[in-house]
Amino acid sequence: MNDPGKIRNIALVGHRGTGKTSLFEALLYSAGALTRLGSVGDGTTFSDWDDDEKKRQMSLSAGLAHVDRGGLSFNLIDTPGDSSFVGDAIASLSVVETALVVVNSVLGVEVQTERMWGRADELGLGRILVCNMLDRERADFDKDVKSLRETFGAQVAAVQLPIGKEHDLKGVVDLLGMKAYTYEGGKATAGDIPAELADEAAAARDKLIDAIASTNDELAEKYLMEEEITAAELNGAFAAAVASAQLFPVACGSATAAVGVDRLFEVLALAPSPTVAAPRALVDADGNETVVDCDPGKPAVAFVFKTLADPFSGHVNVFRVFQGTVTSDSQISVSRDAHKERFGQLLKTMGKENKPAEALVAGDIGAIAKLKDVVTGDTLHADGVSGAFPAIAFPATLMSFAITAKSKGEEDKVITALRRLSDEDRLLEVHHDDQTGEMIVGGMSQVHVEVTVERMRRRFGVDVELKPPRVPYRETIKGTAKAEGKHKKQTGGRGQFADTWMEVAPQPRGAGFEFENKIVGGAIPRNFIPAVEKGVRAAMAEGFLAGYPVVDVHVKLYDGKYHPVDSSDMAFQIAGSIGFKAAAEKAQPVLLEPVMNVEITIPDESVGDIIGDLNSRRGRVLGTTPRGHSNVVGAEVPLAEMLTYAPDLTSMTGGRGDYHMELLRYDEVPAHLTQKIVEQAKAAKEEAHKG
Ligand SMILES: Nc1nc2c(ncn2[C@@H]2O[C@H](COP(=O)(O)OP(=O)(O)O)[C@@H](O)[C@H]2O)c(=O)[nH]1
Ligand SMILES: [Mg+2]
Repeated sequence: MNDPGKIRNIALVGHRGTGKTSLFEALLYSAGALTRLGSVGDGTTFSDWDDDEKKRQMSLSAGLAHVDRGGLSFNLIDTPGDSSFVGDAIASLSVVETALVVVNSVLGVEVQTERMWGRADELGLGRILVCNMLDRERADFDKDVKSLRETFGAQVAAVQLPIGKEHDLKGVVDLLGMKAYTYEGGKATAGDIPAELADEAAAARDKLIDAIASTNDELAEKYLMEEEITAAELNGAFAAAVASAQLFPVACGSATAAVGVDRLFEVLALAPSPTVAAPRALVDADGNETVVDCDPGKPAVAFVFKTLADPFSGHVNVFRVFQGTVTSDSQISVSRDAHKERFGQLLKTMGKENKPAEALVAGDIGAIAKLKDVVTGDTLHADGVSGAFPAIAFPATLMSFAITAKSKGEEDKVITALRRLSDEDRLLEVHHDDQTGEMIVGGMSQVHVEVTVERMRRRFGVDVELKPPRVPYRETIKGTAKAEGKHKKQTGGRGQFADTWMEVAPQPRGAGFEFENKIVGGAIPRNFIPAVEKGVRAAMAEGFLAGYPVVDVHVKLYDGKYHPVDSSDMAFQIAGSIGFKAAAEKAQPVLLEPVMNVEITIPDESVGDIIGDLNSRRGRVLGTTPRGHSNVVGAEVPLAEMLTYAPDLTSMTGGRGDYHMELLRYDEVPAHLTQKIVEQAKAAKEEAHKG
């Protein structure tokens, strides 16, 4: 495809289990790209081809496909909905013009769907909604549209209506063309709108045109004057309203019953092309912005949004071209550090396969293997371009686990595998704990880290042991105190001398660290002040209660002494560290713990058990609201009590529960628990020093 105006980049997003992968499958099948319709239950879908995905019947990473249909070139991306694996979904949104928001018609809008909507909104993306699973019992399209309007605003309007309900779902009415489509074995037959639906369809069409007209004066006037509006005019105005995010049309159907899928394609054909998308800008080191231009003739600019770690062939980077044309065998700069890379064969990704491509124009999506040092989030560009796209904001990891090699001597292999996998999965954070000497893997949940361990085994052939999860506690102070930090050593030759006096005081939660220099009269010469601050920061990183980083402290350096010969940066750093620890210990130190906002979706009969259980986890239940034939319990619970919630929820609900959590704030740990955490930290440190 070399006409950007004919490209449609679409990411399927939404809560886990809304049917994105099934719909992706059905779309590809309907476009003739697949010869058989796979299913999630059988592990035969095109998108969830990875063994881990098949085993869990859940998407863990984005699946890409491109299909040509009706003269347009579609790049479709199936994204994971589960909050532990949402990295690829977030990254995918930054390279498409349209989010296809998939909703479970029975449950309505779920929490992760709202999160993705928020991301799409920030990026100014077009949004098309589809109510899937209308073949299921208690699915109710009318109710869905009402609740979608309540959640996402009055620009939400149905563009289709279902024909038949639940098991009798037969087809859909297209409100733009005012035709009925009924399905038999996935094949559509066009016809007139059934008489019993005529009034409903006319009313829904009025609503749709109202919504479009409110964005388009020309159409509004024709509509008011009751002049005839041609199909082309209506489609054009519809497309413009979707592109400017002023209309969020709702389509409907069933992915697995293959109802409405080809009609959904007709709606997607009206989605914005890269040429009419919200502008995107490169930002250079001085903060200057350059808006990229979706013109194949300009210097090339591309953005890497996905990386696959392959133990044999190295990385595969998946990218979107935003300007110019990228060709095989070209040279390109990586804006992170301005190094150059030579492109080999360009590829178009099709599920787990790659097909060669000669060139990719602005607006298109493709892949490239064997680059030396390119990771997700990198901007690639030809000469004559400067700046980079802003970094993608991924959520912070929620819990961490220490990982050790099962067999001695495999430590290096573990590190290599973890580094590679964290290139692929941006929600994975890997670091070395200097205090205990362990490799620490931070992730979103226990399941997230378990999947990582399985990938290490399967792809990299290393077996590891996973220690129990850890909570990212923090330390702070509640009081104000002063202390001296003095470092003096006299061992023949030149000695070491530094003396500091500082006051520590608490800062409001989240305000961070502040260092104030109040030295007057040169008690400590200016050039040593940064060394004192460095020492304080080093002490803060180590913590003083249980080894967790110290936050939200104000440090005022107000006095000290120096020696003209023996003082040095190093001496003042050490003195700064000593002084900070001494002062902090006297200033009512406390531990802080992450408190999570938790939403648990469960059937009626489990509500009592779940609430009782939350109370025993130091949780504060905020309320229960019905959703479909389930209930959503909202609560604030310390993360320490939620580390292994998944299996507990499964056993309490017979596998019918689901939950989602995210960081809300840091709260003080109750005193009786603090004692335990401090002792455990001490024991771990001693253990590490022994081993
Ligand atoms: N009855 C029915 N089941 C569906 C439909 N779409 C998906 N499913 C089932 O719902 C489950 C979750 O689907 P999946 O495509 O994995 O959802 P995803 O997590 O959004 O990708 C699977 O068991 C599907 O077979 C639908 O339209 N109707
Ligand atoms: Mg999926």
